[in-house]
Amino acid sequence: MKYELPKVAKLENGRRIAIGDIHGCFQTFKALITTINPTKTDQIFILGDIIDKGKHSKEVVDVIMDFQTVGYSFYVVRGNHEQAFLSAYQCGFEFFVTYLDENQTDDFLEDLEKYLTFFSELPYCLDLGDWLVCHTPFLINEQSLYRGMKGLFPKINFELKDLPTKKQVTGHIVETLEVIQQSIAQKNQVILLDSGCVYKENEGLGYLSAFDLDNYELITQENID
Ligand SMILES: [Mn+2]
Repeated sequence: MKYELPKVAKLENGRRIAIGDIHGCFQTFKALITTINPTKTDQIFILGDIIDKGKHSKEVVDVIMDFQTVGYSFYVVRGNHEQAFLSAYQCGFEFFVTYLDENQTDDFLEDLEKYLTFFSELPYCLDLGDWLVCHTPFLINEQSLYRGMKGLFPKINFELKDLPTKKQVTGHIVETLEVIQQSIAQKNQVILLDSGCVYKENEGLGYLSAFDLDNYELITQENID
């Protein structure tokens, strides 16, 4: 069965802002949201991999759910880490508990059904008309149209006939701020937005990035977790 990309229309007078891989960096995410200062007509597109690696995955999910509950348009697309969480659950409860323990995410067990529902309902990709919002690119060179997303989600049969005309904003592939700024300045068709927030030990990384899809503004927050 073909996977039809959910379509999201722009809200009148609202901004459309994408945010790269958060990976449990809760304080950093909160600080970035404070800077963005979203209103209810803004749309925030979170590019997946919100959990694991950092220490506060559950808090990140909780604050996103809180914003959604009170009527903010916060969208999250599925990353490989959310997919892995769901896949680990399918492997049996004992395996799952060990998996969570290894990822320091066993606090999800306290209200597991809620989080399983949240992760299992995450879309693979959103179609904003002009932009595709996904965790990793649908590559558009060579014969590799589907390679990135198809590699992460091989079971999903994406319906993408308009793809070559659309811009893409994605995470997953870590780049320095310098490279990201350059790709934005050049208005590349694919904007990679994962500036390696959780890798603050690495030179040039350790930033959480947000990108305004309409005015091409980049907003960055240094890792404070
Ligand atoms: Mn990823």
